[in-house]
Amino acid sequence: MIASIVACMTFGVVFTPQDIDGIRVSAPNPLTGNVRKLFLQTDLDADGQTDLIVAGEAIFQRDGVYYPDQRVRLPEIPSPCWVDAWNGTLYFRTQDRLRVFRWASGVWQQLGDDLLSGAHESSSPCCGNEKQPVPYRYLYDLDGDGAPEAVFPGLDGLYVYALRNGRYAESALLAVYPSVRIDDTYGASLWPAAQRRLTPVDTWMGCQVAVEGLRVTSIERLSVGGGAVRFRTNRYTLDPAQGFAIDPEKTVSTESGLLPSYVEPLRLHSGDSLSFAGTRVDSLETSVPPSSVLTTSVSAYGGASVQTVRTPSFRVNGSFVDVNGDGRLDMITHTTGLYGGGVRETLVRFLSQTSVEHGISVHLQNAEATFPESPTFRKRLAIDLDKPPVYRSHHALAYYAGGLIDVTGDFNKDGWRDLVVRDRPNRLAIYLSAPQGFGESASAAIHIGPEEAFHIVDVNDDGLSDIVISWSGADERPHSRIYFARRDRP
Ligand SMILES: [Ca+2]
Ligand SMILES: [Ca+2]
Ligand SMILES: [Ca+2]
Ligand SMILES: [Ca+2]
Repeated sequence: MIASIVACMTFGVVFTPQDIDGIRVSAPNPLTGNVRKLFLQTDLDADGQTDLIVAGEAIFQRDGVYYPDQRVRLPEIPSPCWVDAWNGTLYFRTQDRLRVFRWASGVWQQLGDDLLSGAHESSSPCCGNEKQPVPYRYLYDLDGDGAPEAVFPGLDGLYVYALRNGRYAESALLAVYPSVRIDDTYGASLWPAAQRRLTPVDTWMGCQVAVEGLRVTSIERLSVGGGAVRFRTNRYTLDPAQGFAIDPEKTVSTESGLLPSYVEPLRLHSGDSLSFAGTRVDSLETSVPPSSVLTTSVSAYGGASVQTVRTPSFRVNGSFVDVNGDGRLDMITHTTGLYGGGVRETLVRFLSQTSVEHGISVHLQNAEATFPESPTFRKRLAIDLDKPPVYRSHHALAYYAGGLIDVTGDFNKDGWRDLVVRDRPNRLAIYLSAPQGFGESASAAIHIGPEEAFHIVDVNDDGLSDIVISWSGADERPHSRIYFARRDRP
């Protein structure tokens, strides 16, 4: 505990901006706040510095910087194509082939070109209109021998291709999907007789699949009516001696208890089989001006009991984040000052006040996988909405959409997640965190244009989160500026 305090007091943070087009990320996961990288990181030239693969190009890092003249085109591969990276080697999956390339002596050298039998049955490379290889993760080292296997979702299961005698070949088809069900969403009319008609019967299936080493988990959501759901989980174990086929003796199926319909499966800590968590926003339409209540719910131990916190707020991305870096996700709740007080006070605030008080509460998860009822620590912020709420400014709308606050980054790599707040339309304020909570005052501030968006991701893979600011240029192409974090002694 003391070591953490010292670390946080010793290291501040500074940010160095660099324009790197092509750095794109997905929208944040509402539950965890995490974004998915839509680019790849690998050390192509084995100089110990992480290089980047963006659409169509590789960007080499030199002395900690990604210079524009250190970009090279990727090998010419017919599109559509998915590219993934493994230990400095690039793998290009087209409709029916897997091609492997390495950067050597300043040129791309082809190491392999294998036909993927049966691959036409697996899903086609996405984004068919993309002319460039699309960065996408499909390589997994299932048996941990250092050589990756390629895993693609198909119509009837996961297709596994493994290296055999130096070539990639079909190894297993994993039937891990639940069976299809008849879609009864559109019932047919029996009466009056004139409206009777034959309707085509649709079938559907939906599930989440996770691949972790030799373990594959599929989770199916079952609606049981009355706003409740159940989750059925199947855990499969792959047998490397049988070409990664499923070992039927080791399959384990479980079903959760009844849960609120807004929860999703989530791993609360490393030893956790599966927990469930979610948020729901209830708008109080009758109140003047309108307000809402945020319900944050979590259920550990396979959905046995549900713990719920209600606060006056809207949804903010990242309700479950490991704030203190102990491997257990912590619960974050929000309270907006927009709704407090009586009707008259609220109305005056709504019509004339440009600043709003926003509260963030962190409930650290304890060893029993529950959360203290009172927050472990809180942080109060003043957010400048630009204009009174009644005008619904661009910045105010971003506030209601939960887009001004992010607690997923660790900018000084001390294990504690730090807070980023867009507290003015043109400013990001960064508060470092420590056992006593988020810092009293901002450790750094970054300029952001009114039409620009920000996301938190570690772009150069050095363990310190970076800030990606993205915008559409006059040419309507996406552009990005990265603020690389670096530890600094204050
Ligand atoms: Ca490199
Ligand atoms: Ca934690
Ligand atoms: Ca930190
Ligand atoms: Ca970084």
